[in-house]
Amino acid sequence: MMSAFTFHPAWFHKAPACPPADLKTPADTARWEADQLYRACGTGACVSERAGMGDMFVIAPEDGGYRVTGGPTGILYGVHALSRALLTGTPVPEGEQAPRYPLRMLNGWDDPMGNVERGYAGRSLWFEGGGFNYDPDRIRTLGRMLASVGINALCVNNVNVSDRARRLIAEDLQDLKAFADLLRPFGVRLVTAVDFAMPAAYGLDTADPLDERVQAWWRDRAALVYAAVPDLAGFLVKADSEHRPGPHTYGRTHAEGANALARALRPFGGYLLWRAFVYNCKQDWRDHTIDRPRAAYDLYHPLDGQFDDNVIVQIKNGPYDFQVREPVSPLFFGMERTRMALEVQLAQEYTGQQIDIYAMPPQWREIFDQAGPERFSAAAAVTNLGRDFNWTGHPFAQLNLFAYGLFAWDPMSDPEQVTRQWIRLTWGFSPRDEDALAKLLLLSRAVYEKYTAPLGLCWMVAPDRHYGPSPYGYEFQAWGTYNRADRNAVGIDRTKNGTGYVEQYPPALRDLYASTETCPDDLLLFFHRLDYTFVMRDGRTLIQRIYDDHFEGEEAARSMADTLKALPFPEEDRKVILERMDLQLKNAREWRDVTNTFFYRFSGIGDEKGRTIWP
Ligand code: GCW
Repeated sequence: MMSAFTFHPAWFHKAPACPPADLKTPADTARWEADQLYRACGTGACVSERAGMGDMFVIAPEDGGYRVTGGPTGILYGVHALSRALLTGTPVPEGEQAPRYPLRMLNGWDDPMGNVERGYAGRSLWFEGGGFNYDPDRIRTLGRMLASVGINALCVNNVNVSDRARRLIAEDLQDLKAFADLLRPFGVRLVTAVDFAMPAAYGLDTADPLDERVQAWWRDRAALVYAAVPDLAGFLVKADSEHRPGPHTYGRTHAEGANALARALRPFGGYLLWRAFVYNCKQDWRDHTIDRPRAAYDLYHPLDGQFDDNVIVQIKNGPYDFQVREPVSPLFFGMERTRMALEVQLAQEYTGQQIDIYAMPPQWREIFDQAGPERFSAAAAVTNLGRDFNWTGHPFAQLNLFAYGLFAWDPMSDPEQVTRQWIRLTWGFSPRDEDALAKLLLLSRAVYEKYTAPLGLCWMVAPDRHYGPSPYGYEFQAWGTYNRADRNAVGIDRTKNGTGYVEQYPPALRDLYASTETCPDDLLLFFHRLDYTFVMRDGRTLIQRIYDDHFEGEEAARSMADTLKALPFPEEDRKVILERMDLQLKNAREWRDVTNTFFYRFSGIGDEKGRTIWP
């Protein structure tokens, strides 16, 4: 098989072919991609546009090649689906193909100054020095990457909207327009994160959503923005969260706040994406009556049915914050009359920071299996992109971006198949090497989980930076992030005898989690406070399980390093991969020893197997 990274759109990081500047529409791009495909493997693809099909497409054999029929963007996705199949030797999709979600979005946490919040791949690809500042060829190539996996919306700025970023829909609107024009031929529409209090900084003395002057302000602003960017997908808002302003400042509900903005966007067909990441970040750790995971459901469930239909409430996958292991958010089951987006995080904030290997597809499949994909109207992912030569810092982090697009198109995708496709498109290894790498990637999350925080405990991580162990680092902070370990027990009782969090789930999940008999092991300490001597279903004590996981996790990381050394990566990749693997080994060892010692010091119980736990 031919080495794919010499020409395939994205899933190589050497010299991706940059699409020419004269492509105007997704249909132009589809024809150009068909030409690329022909050059690459000699298979012809003709495209026919059909009105009304939107993102949908059909691929049919024709004259020794293929015909791709679809809507204006559908033909572009169709040509990419065809090339993915041909280049990886997987079956060409048959029948009409349609994405599960109309909005398949990336959220950049990029600031106009050029930094990326929780960015691990260098500085922003499109901002620097206070505003847009980019290499147009690189952005076109980015457009090509995104289109190749069906991603069709990009929020350009951080949900923590800086004063400077407010200018994107004011003084800097023409720059936003130019950026939108650049990505339009790839079917990528822009979103901007807006500051809820912006009217109060631009002419008014309030941002009260029920004040008519404020409503008129948003209407006028939307009209200006849509005159420049007619296909803007919408606004994204983080309100009343982590010190951001919001409707609560004015005594209004989140439905009142969201609807005021949504009504301004409605005439232009825009969505208002409203984040549900709202909790008390000024908690007193002494106060056991507040339980952070409850927060989103407690706030939003009573508002179900009050949101306008162009509001999409965007909910993080778990009730905390992108930890390695959390149950799915109970809010997914508590908003039957509200449109929802699932938000995941490709940026590996708590999951290894693009140093430690962490492939996400197995985790997403778990989330979709538990929540049911039909609940959502859209998918959103915090990007892992930056100016690094390989886009994502670690070459393996590209898998998460690639796979996210495919899961947003089809949430029931098979993690293994997606992972293998990516490996083939990127390196085109022999079947034996592909097996080894696929196995390593598919297990990488389990390995990371073992050497970090045990059994769903979360937050035993270095404060602020969020890399490396600190078992009590978040224990006396205001963020609602406690494990309450003492000499007998660890964890928080979230059953009805405790904080009652588990009662937010529908009966089947509630009953599953509420009993230590049925609660999955990997979530035991999320839902229960247990003695170290608690006997688990497999007969081990809790403390022994903690020790075993940490020793096994570190050992597995070492064996990953051996596997990687034996694989034939091109030199440039090999260097980055092995350097980062070394850092991962140090991290794994540190987590193992710090965590084991922490629990040993509290419990006074040694390891049954006599391995070293530092006193
Ligand atoms: O976990 C927190 C991150 C913040 C982030 C916030 C959010 C953008 O540490 O950096 O801010 O989540 O999702 O809003």
